[in-house]
Amino acid sequence: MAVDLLLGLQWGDEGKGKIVDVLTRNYDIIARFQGGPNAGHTLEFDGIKHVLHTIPSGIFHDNAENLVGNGVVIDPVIFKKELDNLAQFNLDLSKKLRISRKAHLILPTHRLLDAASEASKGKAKIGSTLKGIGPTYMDKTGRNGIRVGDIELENWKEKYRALANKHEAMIDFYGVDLQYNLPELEEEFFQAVEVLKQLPIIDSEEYMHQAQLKGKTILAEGAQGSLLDIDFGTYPYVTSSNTTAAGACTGLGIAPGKIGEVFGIFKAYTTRVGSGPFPTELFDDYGKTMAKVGNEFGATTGRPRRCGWLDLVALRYAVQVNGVTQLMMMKGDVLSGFDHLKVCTAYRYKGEVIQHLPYNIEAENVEPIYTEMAGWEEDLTQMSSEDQFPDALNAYITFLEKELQVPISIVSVGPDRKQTIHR
Ligand code: 2SA
Ligand code: MG
Repeated sequence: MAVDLLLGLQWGDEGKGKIVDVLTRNYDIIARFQGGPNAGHTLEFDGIKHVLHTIPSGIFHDNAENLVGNGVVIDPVIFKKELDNLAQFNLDLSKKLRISRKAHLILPTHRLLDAASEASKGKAKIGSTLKGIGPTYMDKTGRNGIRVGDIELENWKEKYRALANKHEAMIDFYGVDLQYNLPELEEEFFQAVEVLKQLPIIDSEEYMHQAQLKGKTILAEGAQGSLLDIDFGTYPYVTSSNTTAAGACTGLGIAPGKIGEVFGIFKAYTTRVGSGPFPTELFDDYGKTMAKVGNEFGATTGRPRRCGWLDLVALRYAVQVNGVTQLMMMKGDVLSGFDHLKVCTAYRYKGEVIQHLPYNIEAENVEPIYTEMAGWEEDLTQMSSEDQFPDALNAYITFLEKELQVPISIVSVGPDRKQTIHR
């Protein structure tokens, strides 16, 4: 059985949590393959809003098993809080949740290092969620990390101590004023590690292999978005993992030839949280309306998100890098009432008109070229089928499909599971 992928195609917050939740009924296993508690996947149903950070979005479905794969970085403290929030739903986590032995742990000092690194950068800061993601992946690739499998070993605290001591010296090296009480943070951390130990810790690549042999259906759930990919994103204003399709292979142990559908999620406009270039960013009332109507605040940090028109140059690039087979357009309802819409179809770059994403997309290098389109007045949130769509929305969808050469199979018209229109 092929493994399907679900990926964000912009700078994150495209609405992946909602779509995984809608799609999970078709899958036996939902697996996270990269990122960590920097992610905030929002699910809304039965009038309640749930935000998940590390736990896959299939957790609320009766029959789905959820895997936190080897490519993920886990903060036991945040993980424990997520589990505490789930306690009220009486889910049988021993059956529904599995954790890879090879996933790396975020230590309290990783979070401190993240804060020290950002503070030392001043205005050039990345705009990190400060969850310790960068320093943890640095230790992973530097071959110094601590993995979930280590906590099952007798002497793991010695390894912990050595690494934490090194981190403390590194924090000093940054020379920024950072107040912290490490023994207190460690007490919380070690308690949370004990909770983590009680969950099913597994050799996840073997589990994935067996699941495929048994013909189980598997959906790999991405976090953040393609433009935050460590290789293909707007470096250095990116996260520290591969958020694109290839990341699912390394983050779960799936062979490239076993990838099936690649679902690409995008918002009908663009948002970005954190620093970094954003060619179609709006600073006017249109942008403010998107932020307000779309409730554009970070699900993990609460930070306001920057908003702008849809950027097809960037989106086309993401479709190509990921090999997207189906598109899903989110938050079209937010654009109701705009007197016109704009879509960026090319950039003016060094005096030329280009349609691919160049090395530098800072404002001084790139000027977006827009196609203007008609807006629509109608409220989409109560619509239940495509026949009810206003003509201008249909024209918008058709235009995007033509530009991107991939069908848009789902149009979401609101946060609830029910507000999902299949085409
Ligand atoms: P990090 O935390 O070191 O990986 O941050 C590096 C950059 O990646 C961005 N980033 C994100 N962008 C959008 N959504 C993310 N998740 C949360 C959410 C964010 C939040 O779902 O809303 O609540 O603020 C996410 N995680 C990382 C980040 O802004 C940096 O630009
Ligand atoms: Mg999010």
